[in-house]
Amino acid sequence: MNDLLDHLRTAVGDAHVLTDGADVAAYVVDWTGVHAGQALAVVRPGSTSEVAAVVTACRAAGASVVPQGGNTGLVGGGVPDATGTQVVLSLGRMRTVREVDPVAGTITVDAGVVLADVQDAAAQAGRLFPMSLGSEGSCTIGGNLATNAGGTAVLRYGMTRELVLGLEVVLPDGRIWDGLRGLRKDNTGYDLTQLFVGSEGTLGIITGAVLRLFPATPRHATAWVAVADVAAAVALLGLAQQHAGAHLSTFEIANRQALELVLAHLPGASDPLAEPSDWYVLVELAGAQTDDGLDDALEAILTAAVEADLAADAAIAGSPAQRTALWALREGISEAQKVEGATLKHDVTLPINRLADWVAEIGPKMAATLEGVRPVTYGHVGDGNLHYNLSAPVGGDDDLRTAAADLSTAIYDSVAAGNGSISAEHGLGRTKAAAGASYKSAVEVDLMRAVKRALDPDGLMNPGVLLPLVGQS
Ligand code: FAD
Ligand code: 2HG
Ligand code: ZN
Repeated sequence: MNDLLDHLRTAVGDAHVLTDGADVAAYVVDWTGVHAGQALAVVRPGSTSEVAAVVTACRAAGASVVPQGGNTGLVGGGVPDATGTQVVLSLGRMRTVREVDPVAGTITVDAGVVLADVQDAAAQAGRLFPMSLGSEGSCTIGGNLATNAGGTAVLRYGMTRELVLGLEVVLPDGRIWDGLRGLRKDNTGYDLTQLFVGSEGTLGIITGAVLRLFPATPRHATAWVAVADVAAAVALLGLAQQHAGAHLSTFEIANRQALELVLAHLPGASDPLAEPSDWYVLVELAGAQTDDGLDDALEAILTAAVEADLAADAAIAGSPAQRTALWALREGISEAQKVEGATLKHDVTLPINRLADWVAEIGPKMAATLEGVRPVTYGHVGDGNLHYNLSAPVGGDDDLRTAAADLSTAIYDSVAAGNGSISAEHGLGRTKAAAGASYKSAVEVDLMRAVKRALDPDGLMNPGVLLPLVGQS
């Protein structure tokens, strides 16, 4: 392995091959703290050709490669296993915005560019890059593409795969595929770009991307609405679609438990409504400078909601600062739940018309499995996607860990029975690789393994992530 380290140093320079414990520490533990591995080295190439040289050296030595962007993933896919034999390939030095073309509506970036920097570059050109995640200050475009990230703008603009036109990828054999085309129309065979989206670092390393830009939406109308239950939230979604049409950009849900954690742990957070409610919806309309009707449309939605007995109360943002404060209540939930203690995450989707019944049915099952367990339920209800995250009973972190397998199995079984998905937007990573395969048909798993073998016959790209290792499913 010393030979490999020498080759890596030759490829990227001594300063960019990290082996010292303190230097590698931040790269081997994930955001949740649940996945903590060890790395032979962390390598930080500065260009696509350096990435190719690193992959070639690793392949020659039979070392597996774990690509890493901002390390904000929630399923342990970007950190190494416990063997200490894997090389973490960080894209953290590849942060160049290569080109912005406002007329074509494209931006071309290195994979290591942080999502917020892509949003800023688009804004400077008078355009919008709509993807929005709570982690946008740290996560990278490469990670977003590799996980097919979702977020709070999917309702209007779609998942990451709908925002990408072309990719540049270093393949497992070290060759570079230059698919950096910004064409809206290109029917010339298999869609290789889409093959790499959502592949979680198992088919190659994304080094560059051409992304879609949209007209800017500088005007917003935003409200935090108290609703009785998930059924009322879904009915409110129908009203919002009817009144706001294409201007509806966000429709997020949170239960009272989620809000209480934010109020307890987020400095400066305050409840915008006088009375507590079991559930809340954050609704936002967004439009161009010339769209004057957003406030009226929001007002019409809320009036209709009160008349239909769907909403008890609402706080409307009257200034950009108030809008930011309402968004902080939603975006602060992950962090607040982490501060609270042990958490068991479930990122599920169901057909929207089944969500309310599912939530009503699963709660009692959770309580029967672990007394006092606290569902912190929130997410992108407009997309049918809930984060059904469980916090431990007060003082019972170990009890949650002991009951984790039973709780997750009950959730996944009921999601599968309802034609849903056990990973809506975070991917499978290490956490859910085995579960992902177990809820798919043998044909589907076979096809996925065939794709993996075709591109990565030696199985060196992020093994054990997305698909379980053979013999471990
Ligand atoms: P990493 O965590 O570094 O890696 C994630 C996966 O992608 C790993 O499998 C890794 O190997 C692979 N990978 C990374 N870069 C590359 C590359 N260049 N080429 C090939 N493979 C690569 N996710 C959502 O979908 N929606 C949300 O709303 C959302 N909100 C979040 C809020 C918080 C507070 C946090 C902590 C996370 C949130 N996430 C969300 C999860 C996470 O931010 C996303 O999955 C994001 O896309 C990961 O990007 P990253 O650069 O941090 O990737
Ligand atoms: C969100 O929607 C993210 O806030 C994070 O997807 C969810 O932390 C989580 O489980
Ligand atoms: Zn989410």
